Amino acid sequence: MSDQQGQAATRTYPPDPELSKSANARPEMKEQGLEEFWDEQAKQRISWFEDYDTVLEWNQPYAKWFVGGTLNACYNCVDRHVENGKGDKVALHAVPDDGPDSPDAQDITFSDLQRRVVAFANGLRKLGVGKGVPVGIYMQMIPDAVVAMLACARLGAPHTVVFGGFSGKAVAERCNDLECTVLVTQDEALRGGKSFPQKVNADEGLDGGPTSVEKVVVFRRTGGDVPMGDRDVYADELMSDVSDDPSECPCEPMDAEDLLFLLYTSGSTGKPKGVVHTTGGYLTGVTTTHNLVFDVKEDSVYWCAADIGWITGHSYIVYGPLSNGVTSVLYEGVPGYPDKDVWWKIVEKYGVTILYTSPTAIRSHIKWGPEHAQKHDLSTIRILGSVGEPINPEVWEWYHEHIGGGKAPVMDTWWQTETGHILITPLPGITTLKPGSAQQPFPGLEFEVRDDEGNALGANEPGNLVLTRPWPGMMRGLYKDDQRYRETYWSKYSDAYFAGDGAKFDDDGDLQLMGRIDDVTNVSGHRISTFEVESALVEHEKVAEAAVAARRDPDTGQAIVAFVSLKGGNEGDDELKQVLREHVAKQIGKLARPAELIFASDLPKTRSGKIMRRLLKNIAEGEELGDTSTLVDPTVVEDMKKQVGAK
Ligand code: 6R9
Repeated sequence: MSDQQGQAATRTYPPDPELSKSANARPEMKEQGLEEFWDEQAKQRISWFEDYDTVLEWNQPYAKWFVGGTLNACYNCVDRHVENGKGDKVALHAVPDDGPDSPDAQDITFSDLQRRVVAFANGLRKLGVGKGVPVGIYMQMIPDAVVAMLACARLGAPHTVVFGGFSGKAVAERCNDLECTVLVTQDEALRGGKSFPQKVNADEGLDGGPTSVEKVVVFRRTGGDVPMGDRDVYADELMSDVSDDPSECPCEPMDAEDLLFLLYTSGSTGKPKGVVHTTGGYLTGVTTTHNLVFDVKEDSVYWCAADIGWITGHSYIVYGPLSNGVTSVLYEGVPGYPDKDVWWKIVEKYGVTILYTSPTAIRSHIKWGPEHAQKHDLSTIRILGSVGEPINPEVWEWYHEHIGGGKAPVMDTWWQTETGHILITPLPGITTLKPGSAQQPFPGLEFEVRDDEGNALGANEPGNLVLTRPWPGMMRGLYKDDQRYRETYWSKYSDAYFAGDGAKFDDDGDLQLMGRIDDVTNVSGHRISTFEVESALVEHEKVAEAAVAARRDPDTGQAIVAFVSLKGGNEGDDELKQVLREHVAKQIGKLARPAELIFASDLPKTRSGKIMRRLLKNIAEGEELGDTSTLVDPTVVEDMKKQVGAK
């Protein structure tokens, strides 16, 4: 928790009266009861094959929503729009890595999407994929990744998407855990002009030990020459003899509580947690929040600049916007390539009306200066969104002014992989905005800030954020680990969901989020557990012990600092630093590569043998150390401090 976080600005922004008149969200929604609100939303927004008979069965810590109902997520995202005469509407403006002027840019209509999904679903069926057969997806931001997810949903096959920048080892671990027999990937990926060996990485992971994966389906992105073995098949070859007629591959009716997907996320200890999401509640939650928070209209052009490998991509690139039948931008690239104004070129070219991104991305744009945005007409933008980490008030103000033309309201949305959809957010046309604060619970919800003993805290008293009611998109547990689910989220307080975030109310009852309170770091809005990085480091033959802390970083929010002691009391040098940083990148992914690595003769330990993490954090931040008298050897920290100072 940093001092900068949790500081809201004093200036506030009342809603524009024009927007209030036409906004999808209505103030009365806040007055509705939990079940009444969600019942109304589920009936209005979702096409059910069979109606549900019970809105909610709450048996803490497990919820069942829309019990007895059947539906299909792909039908809601694709087929129903085609049936409703919107087949020619663009679903995805797919912008490749080299930007919107690239000859590879594609405008994919809902009908095109339907044909592509049906063809791929039929291809997957040839490999034995069907209802309940899990599929791994290891791809980057290309339309085929969306196609693959929807094809799985169409068949009732749960997917697990592994972030495309993760290592092959991470892919294999996740696929094996869920017992996927099929993995879908792409030959190579393009990001910021560089190619990334997706298929080769996947192979490395799968060949690293026994695996459940029997077939690897490879979409061609670059057409590069990649090794293909007995296990492998190109997606186009798999689909060469299949039908793309939707009647030849109907959407499988799924029970509201059937598994839609699993997404692995970092926990504070142990292996990644397989967060379970089911169909009816999740789809209702993402469709409703997407519609109300971003005030989606029939002619909206929406762009969420996240990655499909994270929950934000699942909920607000794929399922929410497509279920709402909105036109979206799908961008393969990174901010700043091929030019620093590429984002704003995209906004101008497609007339983007809603932009949803992270504080980290906004901070990059701030660093490059507002002149890149000023070169383009951004006047179409009506609503802005932020997600992934606390947004500093200055960053909020810059976003509002330079991207939103001083008009577009910024929705600071708080939620988690586990929550499935947005839970804390202002609402356009209703909330008076306060930069630096996510402010209010979404209709139907309630939260509290509590101290460690369980007492509810009042204004300006920082504590733990808890949620006291269930919501439709909440996780249905951790895959095959009921005990860990209960311990992580439901044991700190007997009657509430413990989110793992610090928070406080201000004098107006608005909520400010203050960052994680566990050992999960947040680098560029991505959760990385210190434990995972430590485990990767100690796997290296030269490392005796490792501990990881986070420090504030002006660009990435937080940055990882690793403290390492070497075997045999050896001293490290710059070369080994690089080797170890790369080792972590290879084991987990580049995001987890420590920004700084510090060698130490020993790690600072208490006499009971516990690493003093508070101290490491102080050292990483360059702060005063306070009391070090409980350490076995206080000199080790002096040594570390010098190295931080020397950077
Ligand atoms: C959606 C997503 C969840 C963690 C969460 C919190 C942080 C997300 C935030 C925010 C402050 C916001 N977080 N949104 N903190 N303000 N608007 O990011 O999911 O990857 O699971 O991360 O991200 O710490 O607990 P996930």
